[in-house]
Amino acid sequence: PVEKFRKDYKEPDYWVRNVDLLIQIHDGQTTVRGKLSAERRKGAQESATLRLDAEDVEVVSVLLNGKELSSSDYHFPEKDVLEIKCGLPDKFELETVVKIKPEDNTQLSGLYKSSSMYCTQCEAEGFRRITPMLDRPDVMAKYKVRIEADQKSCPVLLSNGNLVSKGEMGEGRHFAEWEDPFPKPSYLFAVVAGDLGSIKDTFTTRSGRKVALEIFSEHANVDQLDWAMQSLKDSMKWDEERFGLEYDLDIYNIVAVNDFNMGAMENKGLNVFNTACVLAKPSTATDSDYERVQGVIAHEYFHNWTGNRVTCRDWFQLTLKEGLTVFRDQQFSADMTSEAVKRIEDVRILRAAQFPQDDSPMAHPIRPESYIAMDNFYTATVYNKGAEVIGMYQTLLGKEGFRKGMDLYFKRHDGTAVTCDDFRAAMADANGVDLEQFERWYTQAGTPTVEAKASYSADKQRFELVLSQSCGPSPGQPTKQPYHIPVRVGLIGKDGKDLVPERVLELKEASQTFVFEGVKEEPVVSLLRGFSAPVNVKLPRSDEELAFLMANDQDSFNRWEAGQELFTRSILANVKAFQDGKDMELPQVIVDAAKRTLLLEDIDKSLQAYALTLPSLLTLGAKMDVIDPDALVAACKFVKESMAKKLRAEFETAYKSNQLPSEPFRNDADAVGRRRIKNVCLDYLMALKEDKYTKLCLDQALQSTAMTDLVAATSLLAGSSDEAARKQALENFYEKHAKGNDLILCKWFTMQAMADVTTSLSDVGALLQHPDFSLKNPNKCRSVIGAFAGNMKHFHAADGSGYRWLTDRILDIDKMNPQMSARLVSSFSTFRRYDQKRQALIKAELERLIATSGLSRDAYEIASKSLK
Ligand code: B3K
Ligand code: ZN
Repeated sequence: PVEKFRKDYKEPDYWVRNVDLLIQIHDGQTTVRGKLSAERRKGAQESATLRLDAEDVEVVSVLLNGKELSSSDYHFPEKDVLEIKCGLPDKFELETVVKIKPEDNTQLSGLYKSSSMYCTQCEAEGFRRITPMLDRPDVMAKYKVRIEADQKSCPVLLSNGNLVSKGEMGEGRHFAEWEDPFPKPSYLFAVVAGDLGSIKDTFTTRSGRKVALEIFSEHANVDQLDWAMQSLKDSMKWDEERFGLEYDLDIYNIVAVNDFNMGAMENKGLNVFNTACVLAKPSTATDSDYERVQGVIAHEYFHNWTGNRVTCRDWFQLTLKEGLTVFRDQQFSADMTSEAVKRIEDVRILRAAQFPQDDSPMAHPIRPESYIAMDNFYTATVYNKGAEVIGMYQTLLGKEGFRKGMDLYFKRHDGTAVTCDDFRAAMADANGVDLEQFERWYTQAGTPTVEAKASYSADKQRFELVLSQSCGPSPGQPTKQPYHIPVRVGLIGKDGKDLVPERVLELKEASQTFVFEGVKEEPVVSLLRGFSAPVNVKLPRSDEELAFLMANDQDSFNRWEAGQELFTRSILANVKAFQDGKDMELPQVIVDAAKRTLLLEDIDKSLQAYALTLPSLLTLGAKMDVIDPDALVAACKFVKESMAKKLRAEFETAYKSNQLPSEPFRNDADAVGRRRIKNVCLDYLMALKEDKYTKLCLDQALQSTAMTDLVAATSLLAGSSDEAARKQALENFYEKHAKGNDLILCKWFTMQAMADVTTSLSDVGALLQHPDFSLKNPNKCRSVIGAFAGNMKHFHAADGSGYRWLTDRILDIDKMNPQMSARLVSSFSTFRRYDQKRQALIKAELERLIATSGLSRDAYEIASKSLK
């Protein structure tokens, strides 16, 4: 497989200005006629040949300016390239006729069939699977599309932009013609054809234009689209208010499809969504489902400006649109719910998914330097760390300064394809600041560590903070230059109030001293408030100081953070005790701090819940020199159980007092918070393994009407050693809720694949044989196979059985869907973080993958890079 490098970027020899498509869908075979109006780039060699990307298409004919070329005028010099060999004028029309088979397209890239509908996914390089094209984001063209299909099976025919004409053609066939007035890269092209239901609404932009909104799904799911519509309207309004950005077409369509590799896709005027990110109604969706739908709807909508109007010059710049758009959807969700809660959730994801990646052989800068399969770089690093990097601009420049930078970015670059450097320049120029050094966030991989040393002089009322930074080696980067790190700091007095105004310190050197004057007493320092940079912090503190911060810091993020640090310490100490065969113990300060939190009356219930939730196993693992799955799981269980023993009454009271009446269903912040804290309490109580609580949990599993409560209770029972209760809960969930609903079936699969019971591995094996399972559906694959790869104890079984099982599944899936199989391979990427024995076992599996003939380049890239 060939590797592409960022440094090799060159403009294409030809630009395509217009694309005119005729897509004739027939059962079993689709014909695509693609007409490209192209011109030679000024400065390109006259002899330059036209090399079009073309993958898995059967070329029937090629025409130049209307004249059919003889087959000696074009050829396939390498795989997936169609080269026109004859001389070309400065401007010309090139037409190709190709045949494709959407029904056989199991990769879900290009045009494919999902259940009864046809749909497309073109990002990153799927358009070339529909018609030959210069399939790269810097080639922006205007698109016209005519779709023809069977009227009965495909009454709905959609594409980007505006519907300009439709009609019947006889013999049961009909057509629709769509035209998109905005030039766009091919990856934003989309087509949908099928028998769909929909809901409609309108949105009036602030300049008074009325936009027709429509969300489509299979007929049976039309009752689950209202929340998505509300979220869309909220997003449209928010982007006008916060960034002055208005929608630009008269139509905005969204389509829900069952089989989709990712969450959703921001195609111009025609978003295509994984059903999991759009469908929601009270009886089927959990609170997190509602939040996800709201966030993803917003994300795809926000792409219309950050991604579509201003797009990426090349795929190395992916974070230009993804980091920025994730940041925008995070800010939106924070405004819609709670800033503090949202920040905690985002940092939890970053630490569980991105920090481990940044510390693995797959570590890459948010702007990668090379790739074999671009689809492998839609990563937590590019997305979530990318969003943190955008957030740092806002922290450094302030909200207003950030807005100025955004305004200048659009003013300069609207309608063009640009780079991350262009974005950084807009931020710098709009604010008259130097962001030269800030580029290192784009060039260096790895999570930096900031170490702090504090000293106080009572005489001088002066507080000094020495901050130093370091960052360990990453692949190809043995040493790192210092980053430009915004560190938000508060100094807290004994009464819990800030002694001086909060400051954002700009750490730019390897080590720097910051002085605070007029500090009347020795403060407790609150460092990196709001998690102002994606770094690890080192600062020696006592447990008591952490407990003080947990109770007093005015920054709600750092109150949570202090509690997490306390938990982490205790769990890691118990890991050590477990390994040494000593007794584990839980320090009283933690119990006291948890008790205080539990008894707080007027606290946001979600914050209360998160304050009592232990750090995830992956986050904890990242803090260990060598990850010991058994000891880690045992230590967490011990901490939970000991806490529950000491605070049993408080947990019971909080569980009861946060019950909600089943009618009417509410999903406002208070209701969500109550369910959240209630289920955290249930989790602790279940750690006691007492019949009384199993009964309580079973009652909730059998009787709740809110999906959040059903899933919480049933998941706990799925990991219970009480076989009868476990069986009853799982059967009930299947029969009463999951049967016949794919998304709920996925929840049912996941809770079993994640469970810690002795039969875990044989259970997941059996799930693959379940009549409701399908290896072809990405959601189902993720819910069983992906979930099991996250089962710390059983995936990492010491005999390697979990690893072997995953490799076998990867090989099965790789033949159908390389994007999916490559994702699963990345579960092996952190293997060097485990003990020697497990390392050897995983290494053998990675080698087995690489040695498999016919392995996709996607899977090959992750497997081979993981071994480096
Ligand atoms: N841009 C798409 C992701 C496309 C995935 C390509 N394999 C979704 C998003 O980030 O909005
Ligand atoms: Zn995106």
